[in-house]
Amino acid sequence: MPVVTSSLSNDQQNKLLSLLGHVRLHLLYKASIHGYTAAAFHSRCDIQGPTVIAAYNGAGFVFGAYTSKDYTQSKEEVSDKEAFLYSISAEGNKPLKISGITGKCAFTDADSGPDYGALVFLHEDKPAVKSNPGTSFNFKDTEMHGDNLELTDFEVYRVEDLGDLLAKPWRNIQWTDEKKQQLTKAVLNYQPAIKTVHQARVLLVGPVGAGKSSFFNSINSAFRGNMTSQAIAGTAESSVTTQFRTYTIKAGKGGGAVPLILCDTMGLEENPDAGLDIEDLVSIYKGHIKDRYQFSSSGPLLADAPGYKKSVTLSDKIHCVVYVVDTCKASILSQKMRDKFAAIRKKTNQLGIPQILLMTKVDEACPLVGEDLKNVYRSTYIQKMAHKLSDSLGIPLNCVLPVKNYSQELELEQDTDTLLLAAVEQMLNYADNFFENQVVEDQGGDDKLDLYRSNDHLPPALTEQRVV
Ligand SMILES: Nc1nc2c(ncn2[C@@H]2O[C@H](COP(=O)(O)OP(=O)(O)OP(=O)(O)O)[C@@H](O)[C@H]2O)c(=O)[nH]1
Ligand SMILES: [Mg+2]
Repeated sequence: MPVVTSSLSNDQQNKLLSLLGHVRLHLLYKASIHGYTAAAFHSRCDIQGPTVIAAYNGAGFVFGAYTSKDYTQSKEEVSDKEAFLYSISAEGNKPLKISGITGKCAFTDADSGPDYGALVFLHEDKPAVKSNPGTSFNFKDTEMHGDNLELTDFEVYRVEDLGDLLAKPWRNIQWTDEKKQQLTKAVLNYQPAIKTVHQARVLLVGPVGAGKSSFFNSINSAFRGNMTSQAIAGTAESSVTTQFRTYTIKAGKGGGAVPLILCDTMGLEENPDAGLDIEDLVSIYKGHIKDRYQFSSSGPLLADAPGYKKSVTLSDKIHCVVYVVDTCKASILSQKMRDKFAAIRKKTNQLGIPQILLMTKVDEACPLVGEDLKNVYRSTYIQKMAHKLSDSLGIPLNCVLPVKNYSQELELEQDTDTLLLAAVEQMLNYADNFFENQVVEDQGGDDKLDLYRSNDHLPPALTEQRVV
């Protein structure tokens, strides 16, 4: 299936948005790709909440209908005071917006193409519109579509309300240079709770294109002091990253290693046989997979294969798992992907590895955050997506961290660094939780005392014992 992209020009999109308010458009259906049939339209657009149609004709018009109601094929007439028809002409004038005739229904919720009375789209399952001004909506044919009823394309977008800014942020973070320096220092001075381990090993797992490799590049850049792109990042249908990579990070050019190893994996895919394999993931958790292992589509790495690292220590294991999810796709995470996450979470819980959910691309998801990253905890949209992801993936809200990765910038930004470093600090705290659990489980008696760097991590009874 070809990549489905919007045919709206920037100017047309801005004009459409000016009619809709503070919203984001998500393309659900494009007839030139999915078919000019009512069935194709309903399979993608039913029960999607508020939607807007964009019909294109050879006269250069983009026109359509907005409704705040669902399409459900109920065969009922649907009233919707918020519904309107609109037209954006090629001449570049102000867009035309037509509200419904008082007392008339907005559309008939039939199993045909969308039927707004005055405009019936996909008429008779063809790239065509039937125009009947005066039925529910009134307009001049010449102004609506230039009397050209043949469609060159037909799209439907879900209209996602971005809400406003909260008066009070739902999480507090100081956006000062002092805070950034404090976080940098905290990360650089971090020492794993266990003496034999020198770096926390954090694994990035998530769907294709979520921003896993970009997160490593961003953290690497923040510590190096300039933009880096060591891990290949980009957009493709299947994962750009095909190897397991373990990255160490240097504090400045020629500087010492940061006590953190970020591990990058191939992306997850919906299909059970595609993308990162759960058995490979478990081998990674346990430290059996070496850096640069090339993931194979023919199956997981077996224990007797040459690349399998048999002898492992606590340093080789994964100490914290970070699920990386694109915030723009949070509302359309499919059931198959949620099931995949549930299976992964089950395995991760069994191994007692702490987990964090990283919401990337907050700058793309909410324009208010795109304008100013300091709005990240004030955007109602980001807050809504954080709750949604927390609920659908079963991760407590306090483990959900929104971030913006570097993607197009050439220079580092203080706010971007601060948010990224705050996420890393949290990852290190969680890795320590793993160490505490491991020792208590793995070791017995006095052996525990020698494993800790300090007695901060010991249960009270043992602390007393050591002091004596
Ligand atoms: N605007 C914006 N773009 C981002 C962000 N994070 C990643 N991107 C872009 O998203 C695309 C995919 O990012 P990658 O880091 O390659 O994603 P990945 O999860 O490693 O993908 P695979 O290796 O294919 O599984 C790239 O074009 C990045 O530039 C972000 O926070 N904001
Ligand atoms: Mg990648």
